Amino acid sequence: MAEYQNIFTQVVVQGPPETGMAEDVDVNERGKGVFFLPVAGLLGNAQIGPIYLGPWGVLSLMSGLVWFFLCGISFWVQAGFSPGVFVRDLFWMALEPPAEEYGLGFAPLWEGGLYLIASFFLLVSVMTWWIRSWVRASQLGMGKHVCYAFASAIWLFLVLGLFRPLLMGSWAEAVPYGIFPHLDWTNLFSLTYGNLFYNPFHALSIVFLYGSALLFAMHGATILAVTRYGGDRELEQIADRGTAAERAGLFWRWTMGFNATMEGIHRWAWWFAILTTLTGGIGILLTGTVVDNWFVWAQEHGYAPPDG
Ligand code: 07D
Ligand code: 07D
Repeated sequence: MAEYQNIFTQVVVQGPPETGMAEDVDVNERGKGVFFLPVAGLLGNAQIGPIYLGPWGVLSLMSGLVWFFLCGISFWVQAGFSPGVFVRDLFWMALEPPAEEYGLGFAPLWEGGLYLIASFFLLVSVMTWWIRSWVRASQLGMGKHVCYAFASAIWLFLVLGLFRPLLMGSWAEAVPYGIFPHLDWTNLFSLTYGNLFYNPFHALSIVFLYGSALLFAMHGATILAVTRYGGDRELEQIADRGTAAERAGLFWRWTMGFNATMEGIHRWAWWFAILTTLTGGIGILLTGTVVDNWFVWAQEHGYAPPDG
């Protein structure tokens, strides 16, 4: 029976709601709502909640919603208050930053001012969510690995919307809020600065992005392949021979000569993910500030053919 347990056949176990260990966490501060969702049990834990909000969580959600609704209000005005047009054009509408001539100053509400106000709330929302991840980890006596990983994503986010516009002296450099418009911005950014493919930091970012997908596939597949030996339960892996972990390690050493350890594979994953946005942020920060045309830069540095 246990042999055939996988994500499609998993037995959903349901006991009384589990609120976790008490330790230094004030259980009273936790939300009350707990419910069970059998469908969630197929993918993970069937128990939903209680979620721990706390002051940082409330602040983050509130300011995130303000940003979201300011975008929505702008779209609603652009749709001429027509629900049909709103739904039809939703993915194409954008809340745009102010024009170049406003520099780093404020702009009239409907000429970028609203964008600046919304951005302030998005900034508060993302930063307070980061603080929340720190405080929650701290209260549970955990390391801060999630916080540092999230900080790397926030680095790219800040480069795109804050640091680079500051260095360039204009909010017009920031990314518009819209589904397809932010892709148009990305495309235009590459074209404006002479093809981002010749930015070596963009290349590094891609290496780590693709690498993250590859590592995730290898790790996920390896652990699934040894769940029949208890690989997903991580007991007895240290002292015993022939365990799931040993087989998993051997598989890769036999296949490609090197194997990560049970701990090390998570360091690989962590570094690859972090380096994606870390190198990416460097690449974007350099663009337009230090390097105006990546293709010309690449030709000068022997990265692109001189007569290409
Ligand atoms: C699966 C976790 C869940 C998160 C999701 C995103 C919003 C936005 C919009 C109110 C993996 C939630 C989205 C809250 C609501 C408004 C106006 C994470 C998962 C589901 N992008 N991008 C998307 C953002 C940039 C690029 C999708 C954000 C850069 C390309 C989604 C940022 C550049 C493609 C989205 C950001 C860039 C996308 C799916 C911020 C260069 C796609 C994202 C704050 C890096 C893909 C139509 C996803 C797509 C896509 C959100 C920044 C390029 C809308 C919030 C400026 C080429 N981006 N993006 O699943 O389908 O992420 O676009 O920096 O092809 Mg983007
Ligand atoms: C955006 C980190 C910030 C996000 C945060 C999340 C919320 C929502 C709500 C959950 C994604 C905030 C979340 C507010 C919460 C809910 C409900 C991470 C972000 C904090 N590129 N490109 C990259 C490729 C081209 C361009 C990176 C490939 C063209 C620009 C990545 C190709 C042109 C930028 C990458 C390709 C171009 C990038 C992004 C191929 C366009 C960037 C990594 C095969 C025509 C960004 C240095 C990432 C960057 C970036 C991949 C092509 C433009 C590796 C595979 C040549 C302008 N590109 N790209 O993790 O860092 O993003 O560049 O063609 O800014 Mg590119």
